[in-house]
Amino acid sequence: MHYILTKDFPRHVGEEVTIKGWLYNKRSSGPIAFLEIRDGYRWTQAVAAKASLSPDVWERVEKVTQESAVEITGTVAKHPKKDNVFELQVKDLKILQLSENYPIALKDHGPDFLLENRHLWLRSKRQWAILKIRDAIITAMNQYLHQEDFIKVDSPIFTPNACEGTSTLFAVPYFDLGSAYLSQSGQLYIEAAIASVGRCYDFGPVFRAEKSKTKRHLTEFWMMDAEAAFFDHEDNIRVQEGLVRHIVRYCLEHCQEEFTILERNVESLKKVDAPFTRYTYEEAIIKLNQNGSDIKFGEDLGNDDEGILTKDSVVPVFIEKWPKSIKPFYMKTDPTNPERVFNDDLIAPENGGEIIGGSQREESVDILIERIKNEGLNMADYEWYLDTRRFGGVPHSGFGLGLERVVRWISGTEHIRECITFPRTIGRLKP
Ligand code: AMO
Repeated sequence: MHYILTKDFPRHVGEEVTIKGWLYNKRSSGPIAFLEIRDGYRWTQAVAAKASLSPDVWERVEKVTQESAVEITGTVAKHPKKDNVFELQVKDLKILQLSENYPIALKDHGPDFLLENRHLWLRSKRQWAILKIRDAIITAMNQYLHQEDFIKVDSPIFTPNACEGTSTLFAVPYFDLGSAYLSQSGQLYIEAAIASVGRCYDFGPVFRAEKSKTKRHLTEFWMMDAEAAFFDHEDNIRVQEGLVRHIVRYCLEHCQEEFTILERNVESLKKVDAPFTRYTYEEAIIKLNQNGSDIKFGEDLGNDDEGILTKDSVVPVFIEKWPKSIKPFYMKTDPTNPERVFNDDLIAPENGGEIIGGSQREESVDILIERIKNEGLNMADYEWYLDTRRFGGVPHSGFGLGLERVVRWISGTEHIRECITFPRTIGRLKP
């Protein structure tokens, strides 16, 4: 390798090395220029002194502009004043590509301008930090699930039927077969796979034609669905809590620099590694009514309601056992109360909103048939799904985690559109 990554500077102090990256910022004071270089791993200061450079190198130092691609050779040195900070004393600078009129200045721009320039906005420190946290969450998720004996299987994106209700389906023409629908969740498919591999999960983009213009809704987002044979509602809750606690621990351990850039209060994140709060839906409604919400039994929680329920909690809050009438057909009916299902929503503190939805699944073919009919779904589309109950159906449970919701909460980002590389919302399809 003829260049090194700046994160490896501590191993190269005193050595002459070459780095490649982009000029993030430049400050000059007479015969000295401070070049802030981003190589994808760190932001590193390269110090160029006119006196120790040949005239043509100094000319390039003066000429190089924001976001030009550069190759710099120099000596790695410890920062004279700051611990654990390293810089490069420049000997040579090559401009690989000279950038002209880069549109994003290092000052505040409005969100619309930044979203139009999302392909460039990704280079900012803030977006870098969010992307890194997103990656850490994915790594932690894969780690924990394998530790708990889940294996990754994948589910299709073109589907013939709805998983999460018909009102948010995106239809696409599909050759001679009519319409296909973009998957809203791979859940039904991984329910089939558990009879092969026991415990499994998928992770991929899902699509919802949601009319909601909120800071928590995307039309394309990444979902991890997990499913386990022989898991009941309690097992399901245990794995969800274990997963979220593991993700938070992992991020605290690996994303210190990212949290600093984002000015995220990590003290509150540290408190998450403790038993989560649990309310039944019924308890939640009582608590909400006592705290000024006019929500009625049988209604879904709004953003404000979620805020009230998590206001005094440092840990995420499970709301479990919801009314059957407002939940999808596949959730298991509570045998002690046929109006209720064995499900849960997990609400993150600090205004994080719902990050997970899960349930024990209905095993009874008869109940499923009745519920599919009641929801007005086309029975023929679900025959394959009913087979999973007809042939060796067992108690089983699972859940779906919305990646960007978790990124939003852990990174402390206000709007979900910054939590995915290229956001898709009702009003945005570009770039
Ligand atoms: P649910 O519909 O609750 O459950 O979705 C699971 C999780 O996905 C996230 N989410 C979203 N994130 C961003 N934008 C959206 N528009 C959006 N909608 C949902 C949330 C939510 O908790 N099949 C079930 C899961 C299961 O039971 O296995 C399902 O899809 O974080």
